[in-house]
Amino acid sequence: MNIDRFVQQLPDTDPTETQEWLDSLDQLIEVEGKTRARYLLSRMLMRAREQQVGIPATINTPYVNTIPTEEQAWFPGDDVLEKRIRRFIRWNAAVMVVRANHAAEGIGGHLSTFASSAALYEVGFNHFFRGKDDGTPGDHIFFQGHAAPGIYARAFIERRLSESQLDHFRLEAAGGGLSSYPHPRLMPEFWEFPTVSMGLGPLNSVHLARFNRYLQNRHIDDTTGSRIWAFLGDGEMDEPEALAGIGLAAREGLDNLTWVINTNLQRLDGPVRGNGKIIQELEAMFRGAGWNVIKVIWGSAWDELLARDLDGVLVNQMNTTLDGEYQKFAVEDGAYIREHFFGPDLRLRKMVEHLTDDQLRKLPRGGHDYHKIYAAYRAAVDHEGYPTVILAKTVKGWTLGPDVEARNATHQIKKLTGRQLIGLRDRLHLESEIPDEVLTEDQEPPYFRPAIDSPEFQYLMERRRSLGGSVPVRSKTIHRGIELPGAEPFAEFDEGSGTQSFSTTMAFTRLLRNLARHETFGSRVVPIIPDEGRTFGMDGLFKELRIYAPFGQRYVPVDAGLMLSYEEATDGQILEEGITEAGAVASWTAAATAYATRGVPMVPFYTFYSMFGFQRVGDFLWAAADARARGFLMGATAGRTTLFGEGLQHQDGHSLLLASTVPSCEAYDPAFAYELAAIIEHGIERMYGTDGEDVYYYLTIYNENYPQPPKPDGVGTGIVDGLYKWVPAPEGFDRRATVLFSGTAHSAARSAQGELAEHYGVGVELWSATSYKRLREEALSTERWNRLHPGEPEKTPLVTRLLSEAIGPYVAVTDYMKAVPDQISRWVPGRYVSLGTDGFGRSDTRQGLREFFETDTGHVVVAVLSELAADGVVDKAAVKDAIARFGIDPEVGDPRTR
Ligand SMILES: Cc1ncc(C[n+]2csc(CCOP(=O)(O)OP(=O)(O)O)c2C)c(N)n1
Ligand SMILES: [Mg+2]
Repeated sequence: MNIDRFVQQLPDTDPTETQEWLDSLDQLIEVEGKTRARYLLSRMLMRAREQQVGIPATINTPYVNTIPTEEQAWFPGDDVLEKRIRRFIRWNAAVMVVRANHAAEGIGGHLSTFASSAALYEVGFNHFFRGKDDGTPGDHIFFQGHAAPGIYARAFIERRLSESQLDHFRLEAAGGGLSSYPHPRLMPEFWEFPTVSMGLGPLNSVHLARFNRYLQNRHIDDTTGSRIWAFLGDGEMDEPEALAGIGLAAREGLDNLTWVINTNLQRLDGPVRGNGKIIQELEAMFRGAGWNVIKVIWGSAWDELLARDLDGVLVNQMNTTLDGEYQKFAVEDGAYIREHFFGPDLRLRKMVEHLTDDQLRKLPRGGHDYHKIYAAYRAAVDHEGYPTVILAKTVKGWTLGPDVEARNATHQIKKLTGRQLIGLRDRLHLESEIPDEVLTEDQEPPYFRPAIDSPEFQYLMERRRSLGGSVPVRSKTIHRGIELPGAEPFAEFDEGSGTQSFSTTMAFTRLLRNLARHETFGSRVVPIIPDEGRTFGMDGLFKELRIYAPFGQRYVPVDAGLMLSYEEATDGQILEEGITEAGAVASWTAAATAYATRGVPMVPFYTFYSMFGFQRVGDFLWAAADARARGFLMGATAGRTTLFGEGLQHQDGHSLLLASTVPSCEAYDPAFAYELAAIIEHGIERMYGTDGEDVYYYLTIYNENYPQPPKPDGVGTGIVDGLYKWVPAPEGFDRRATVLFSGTAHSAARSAQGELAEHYGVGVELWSATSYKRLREEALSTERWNRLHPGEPEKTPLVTRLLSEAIGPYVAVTDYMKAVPDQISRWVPGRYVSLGTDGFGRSDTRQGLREFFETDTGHVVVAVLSELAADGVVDKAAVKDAIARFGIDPEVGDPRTR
């Protein structure tokens, strides 16, 4: 807040009175000091707030715990037992990483992230996290990726994982191992949310919390019993995506969301803010955004000191000490702390006279204090109206000993020497569980698991039972099944549009409307758009399906009188995300995984500028694949020449290539409305039918209008398999070739067919290649089978079989890069060349761009003739003739110059 500007704009109706107040403040500071002045002003602000004077919010509070000791909720657990359980888990987490690095040198793993956050998790496990055993979906918990060893260690103690599994941490290839980080793709019955790519978890958690509200407000699922917890790193907060959703979370009042940021002041290389204070910085940002902020900075042992801090010197010292200094205090001994933290001020020094150096060193941080953490979680869970962030200060590597704790290298340390292990054992007071004789250099350090009848095991299991069973568990139990839409919504597209021209995007919008209108299936459709609905001609849906707005529409929209008005409603169906592709994908992921997180299959269609999809938010889409997302991504305004005026940053010639890198993504480039409909119909069946598969679909849709042809007879499964004959060659030609087209490139292929017949006596048949990715994957699989089954009858890849029915040479034409059709090169039974849009886009007409990128009719004709000439079927003169006929200048247009 810039208070000066704020005050300047207010009228001063009584300057004398103003001066008197200012003078008394000056006097107060002079006589009683700044601390007292700060106190009195804070009290005044508090009163002003109570009286609703409308003072701008202060965004920072002193560097102390937000919850005062006297308001701390009572801790209901058994301190002694919980501490022992925590120690067992700490031990096993460390040992599994150490053993993994013995088993395979350099296999990695992390010790210090969990070591700093063990108490944060354990309070959650023992008192808050809700499981699914009671038939509910429970809480949704995002675990910090690098804390995975601790979560495995607990699961081991709960007897959900075996010793052998722990010993296969990071050794997954042969099966039965544990994944390095939370990966539902690799451990589909354990992990629910992939988090390890920093910044994705935070945003995904916000949009999941919002999506749960959406399900609630649309009466699809009762989500009130599920809290979203996200455990995050302080270094992680520097990722732009990490904080990108905090405004939305506050605006939409997501009090079902709790973030716990482990502020250990360190990231991988060193301090997060050596010269500043990350907790204060985050407090200001979250408070400014409207969150409930709870700082858990100091452990209980500080309470007594703070109570005696009548003149505020201690708080002042806390306020002014930098994070870099706090980190140093964490590695130094008590004498150093006495000298440098308490030392400079005599009053402070006196305050700790009664404490030994050892006691000073052990004054703990709040994030290791069970009672403080419990109180913070309790307050977060009870807080209504806004999300809560808990900023829990810890020491990175806590309990791992002086060589590891708070060291700059701590994040990367994955081994402990025998001496260090003994140190850890002693620190955890596990002498009787892990005696000296098992900690020798010639054997692996053992795990420790309390017996079934031990009080620790009984206590821990009782806690989990009372909270609904173990977590994390990923479940595929369907609570509210989905009814498939049948053939009806798709049928009209098979007939074609006669002479009427429309684009595949318009066809899609129509199909989306059909699906959303469906009596039973309709409510499960989630249309998602990032402020681009008008571009795609989807604004017609605003009124019909309405835009989701948790608090409804509190104003009369400017276009209220029009047929297509902008309508917002609490139970609106459309998620209009605004200009955030990352946020939109996060919503899509929440919807696309609802079948697992909620047991409620939802069918999201996220429609976006194809250029701002995989390229912009590829890592989110990768994580969605990890999360086993099922849904549709619609890359609109597709192609490098079809979207013509927009130029370099808009024209997409490569999203299909990027999509081809995601193993579970089915990438399609349909040319016609009936293809689009067939692919979506099949996709719904495949993802949402019985035994639905964990794949998602990416379809490009274009904005070029043309008459949509009817579906040819006998196409069979070709559309979804990736390739089918669209029309045969005109009859009566001996010289033959085949052209493969995708998307809008069909028009060049079709006119080239006419030209080649008319002028060059060549009969070309046309095939529609809807998915090169799919063809390639099938061929790779067949190729592998042949390689590994010598002596058995060879199998032929589908693409080879299909194209053997056609007559080569083969030319592929696409509005995407040549590398897209090149994916099948190896398996084409004859000469094969591809025409595509390599290079940067630019602005021009469609025709101008297709000439420029050499994907127009003329270039298809030349390519076919050139291949035929190479086969000796036509004369080279024919190629020359075509080059001249179409006015092609061979000296310009080399893709390397684009
Ligand atoms: C997008 C991304 N960039 C970089 C990394 C590598 N990385 C893993 S952990 C880490 C440091 C994490 O620090 P912090 O968030 O403070 O977590 P802490 O371990 O301190 O709790 C980094 C840089 C990553 N996992 N993801
Ligand atoms: Mg950190």
